[in-house]
Amino acid sequence: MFDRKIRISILGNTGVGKTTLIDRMKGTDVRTIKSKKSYQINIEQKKIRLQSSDSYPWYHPEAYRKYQILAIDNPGEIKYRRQWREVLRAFNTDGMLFLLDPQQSIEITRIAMEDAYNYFLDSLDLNPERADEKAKTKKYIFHFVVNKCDTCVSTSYSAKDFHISPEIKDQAVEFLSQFASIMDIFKETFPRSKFGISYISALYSPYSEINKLFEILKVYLFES
Ligand SMILES: Nc1nc2c(ncn2[C@@H]2O[C@H](COP(=O)(O)OP(=O)(O)O)[C@@H](O)[C@H]2O)c(=O)[nH]1
Ligand SMILES: [Mg+2]
Repeated sequence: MFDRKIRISILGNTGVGKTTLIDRMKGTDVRTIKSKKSYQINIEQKKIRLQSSDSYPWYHPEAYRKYQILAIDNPGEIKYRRQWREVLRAFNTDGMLFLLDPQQSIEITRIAMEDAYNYFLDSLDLNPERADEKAKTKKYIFHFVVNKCDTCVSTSYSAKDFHISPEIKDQAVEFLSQFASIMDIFKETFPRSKFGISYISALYSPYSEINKLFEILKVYLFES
């Protein structure tokens, strides 16, 4: 009865780790999963208890609250990417997690980002002027996630206790800085929406880092 819903679209080029991130959310052991290309829209649901619940006293509803996560895993292949528009239109999502992979080229990443921008606008209205009008009042979450941070540094590390060191972070920030101008366009077009950035490794980050993503969405949606 206390439960709340968080509905997100997971977008990004093929191979950035969308499915892996969802598997982490579901608590599946990702190492046992063979990478399969997803051409289909895949909807995953899971009720999770956020770790921040532990910090609330027994009389606070947040101590018992669960979050029903609806994660829509979209195909990233260029050929199937037009489906993004249909998904964004058909599902009334609260926001998108846009994943980026520092191993992929700047150009490919930029095109995927522009596609997310354009298809999201299309999902509001196919008429560009009307879409721009609707964008002005749209309250949405655009959260950019630099994934595969474990690949950021060439120095060896132990995957088992992977965490984002300042060195890794610098490299990930630098990668993301290539897209600052397109992120500015997002912000100008959607002045009422919320924007955020996270750095993770969907494969190796401890679950607390994955949990943090949902904590951020929760705060955006319910506490601000
Ligand atoms: N090194 C590394 N590899 C990852 C990470 N996340 C995903 N991968 C790998 O990247 C490949 C593509 O991942 P997948 O989730 O299928 O990408 P999708 O196409 O966006 O769904 C798989 O081989 C994953 O094991 C990560 O954080 N670090
Ligand atoms: Mg996939």
